[in-house]
Amino acid sequence: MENANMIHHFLSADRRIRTLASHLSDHSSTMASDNPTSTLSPSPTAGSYVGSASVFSAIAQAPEDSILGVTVAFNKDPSPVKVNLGVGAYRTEEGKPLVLNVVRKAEQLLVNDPSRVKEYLPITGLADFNNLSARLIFGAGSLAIQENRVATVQCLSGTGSLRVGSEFLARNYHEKVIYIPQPTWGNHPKVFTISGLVVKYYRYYDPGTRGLNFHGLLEDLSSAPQGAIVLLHACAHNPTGVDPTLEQWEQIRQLMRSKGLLPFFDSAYQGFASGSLDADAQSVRLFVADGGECLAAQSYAKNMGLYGERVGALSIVCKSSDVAVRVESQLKLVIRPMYSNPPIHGASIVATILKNSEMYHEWTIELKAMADRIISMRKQLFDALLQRGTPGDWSHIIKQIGMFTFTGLNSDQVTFMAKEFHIYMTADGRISMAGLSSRTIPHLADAIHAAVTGIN
Ligand code: PGU
Repeated sequence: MENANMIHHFLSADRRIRTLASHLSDHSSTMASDNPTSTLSPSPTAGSYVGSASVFSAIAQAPEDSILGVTVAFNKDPSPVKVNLGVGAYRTEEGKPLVLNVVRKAEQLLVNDPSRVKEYLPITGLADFNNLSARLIFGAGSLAIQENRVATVQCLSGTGSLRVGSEFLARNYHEKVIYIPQPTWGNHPKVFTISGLVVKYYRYYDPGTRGLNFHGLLEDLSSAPQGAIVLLHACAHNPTGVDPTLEQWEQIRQLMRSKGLLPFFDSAYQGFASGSLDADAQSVRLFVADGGECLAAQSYAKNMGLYGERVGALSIVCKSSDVAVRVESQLKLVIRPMYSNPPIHGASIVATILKNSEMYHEWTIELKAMADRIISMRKQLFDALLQRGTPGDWSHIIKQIGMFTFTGLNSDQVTFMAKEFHIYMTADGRISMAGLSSRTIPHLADAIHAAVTGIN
């Protein structure tokens, strides 16, 4: 066997040398020629292979993303009055992106620290960041953390955390079906499907009341198979802005635990809904407090304004510390071939802020100011529509929670508003309240009024 291997090795080495020699002689003969490629046999991938179609010519043009594509359309519009209410990204009263003061401070500290290096992080990310992130979502006094039952890995923002969590489940969990709310963030079904899970929907929103379809939700989760995964928006449900009350969360918890359904929380807006980090984590903490297991994907895109830094965390709460150790080992197997290990800068900013009580306090104040500005935009838009006598009940604008208002405008009205008023939103009629300002609200109210009265 040994000998056979050796012979095979020498033969293939010999073949490689002969191939190399023939390439070299080809190359030297073409050096002198006018057309350097004339002696090469035509290859469909060569640029000079004139007249041939691209090897990619059969590829179809993909549609733009339903959310990020709104920004693409917005950028193409030359109008000076255009407003982008598509993407959920915070803007100031002046319509400018905001870098939090406390983030600038943390970055200064990092830049001025000569001991900082740019080495690879471990596969699981920055340890401090992971510990502090788990405390942020589960609470400083969480029993699960004290008992070392939580496996946390740093991931690429909320999306990456969902992606890693769902691939972990597809590989290691017996039930592949995940129930997601109808409607939900447009990327959810794509992330879960590509990870190998099977997506099903549970009723969530009632267009009639513009509120929660609690009955439908309970019914659908009751008929889900034992052990199915259930995606829950921790707070500020996207796109509807409709959250269960705490009493309803408790009922959902009881039902899910009684059926062994596995909760997977998506927490992209902690602190952004109410302005309080603790209040916005109550749903998650309710489930962790019963000692049961769950997953939680955290994003720092919105609450720390770190959108492009791509910083987030996935935590898996387990029943015991030895399970958590094994779960973490499997998470590493998911991450390593995906992106090897996460980036260092964003996680260092977050860790710097979370571990310094003064900076943490400063963050909560800036966060509350963002949440408050959004709430004030709700009130102003509601008043503006009332003032115009726009037909319909618009009270959902002030009742809904978080970054978005699910206006109830239909896709024709959305198209009309982009064409006639240069106001851009997703086709489902969702508007990002964070993209509004006192200056743009009258323009939006005029547009809604015209759409509602003119287009059915
Ligand atoms: N989960 C939910 C519910 C979200 O709304 C978002 C972002 C994410 C996860 C992912 O955010 P990360 O940036 O990966 O942390 N939704 C926004 C931002 C644009 C987008 O679609 O990615 C939105 O406008 O819906």
